[in-house]
Amino acid sequence: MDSAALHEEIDSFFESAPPLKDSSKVTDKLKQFIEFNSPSSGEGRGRRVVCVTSGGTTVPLEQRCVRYIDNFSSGNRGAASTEYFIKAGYAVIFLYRRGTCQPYCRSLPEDPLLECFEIADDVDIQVRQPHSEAVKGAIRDHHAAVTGGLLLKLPFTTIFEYLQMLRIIALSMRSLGPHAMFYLAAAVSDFYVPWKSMAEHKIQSASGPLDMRLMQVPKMLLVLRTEWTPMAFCISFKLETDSKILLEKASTALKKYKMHSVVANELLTRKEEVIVVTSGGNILVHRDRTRTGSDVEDPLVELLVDRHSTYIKTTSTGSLSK
Ligand code: 9Z3
Repeated sequence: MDSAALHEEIDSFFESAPPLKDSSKVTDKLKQFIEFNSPSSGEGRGRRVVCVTSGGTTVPLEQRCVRYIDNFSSGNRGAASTEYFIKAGYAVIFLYRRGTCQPYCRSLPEDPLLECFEIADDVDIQVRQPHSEAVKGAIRDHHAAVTGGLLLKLPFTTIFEYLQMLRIIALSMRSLGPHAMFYLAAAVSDFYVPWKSMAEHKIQSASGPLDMRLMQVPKMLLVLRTEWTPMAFCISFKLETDSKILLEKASTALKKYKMHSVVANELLTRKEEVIVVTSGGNILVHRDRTRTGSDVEDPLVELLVDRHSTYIKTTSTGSLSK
């Protein structure tokens, strides 16, 4: 597809998408967060800022949505990576699917409110002993990240919300130059029903089998990379279930969308290992199997932070073309 056709598709996607609720609130929050962490801020923080996307996008089938198509992602990768980026000194914009895994909550049980707390003497609420350390740690670390201006959480549900928010974030991060990074772990729908051709009301089963044509979601990675934030360090993810096609698809994405790296992962082994595909070769990253509770995001984020440092150095000395 040529560039004019891609731009036309992207414009038509945004023009026909239902307008984002609270978009001016989102823009204001981002402005404050980025100013606070920006190298030129009077407060002199000068932190790098990463946008971590997490969880799957939904595709509504009805405008008053009763049914939708979903993309698999628990949000664990994004939540864990956010914690490691903050530990490495980054400020994180966490663009996540409502209801998916949250930073600092990974070690809590599935229903933390009911499982971690109990009523004492019929009056006070207290933490149940086995969960006491995990709850304290989660509250302490989350509070420190949010009040310290290191974590901004922005939720989405649909593909329309996700892409509109990603664009607002990217445009806001532009001023950070090479200090900005994108870590696109969200599982993004490939197909969607355009808002204008979508049924308004619940589709009726009495009308017989459902025959529906889905359009392709325009690929925004190249415009993100080359137009929205041309100096940012960009990492995308490639998920496949068939290992035979994974690396080829990842290296195609690397070239086609001009990514700095593509993290290739297979659904079944994604928690054990990933392969970071770069123009200089592929790097296998796996979790430290000698440690219980270790995760693959720890060495993965360490590697990417390191490469981001090199990128910043080389772009500031002008020896790397964007
Ligand atoms: C990933 O590959 C993520 O690593 C996972 C993480 C979704 C597998 P979990 O959230 O899993 O920890 O359960 N994300 C896929 C990203 C994606 O959809 N990429 C698009 C593509 O492959 C390009 S942006 O076409």
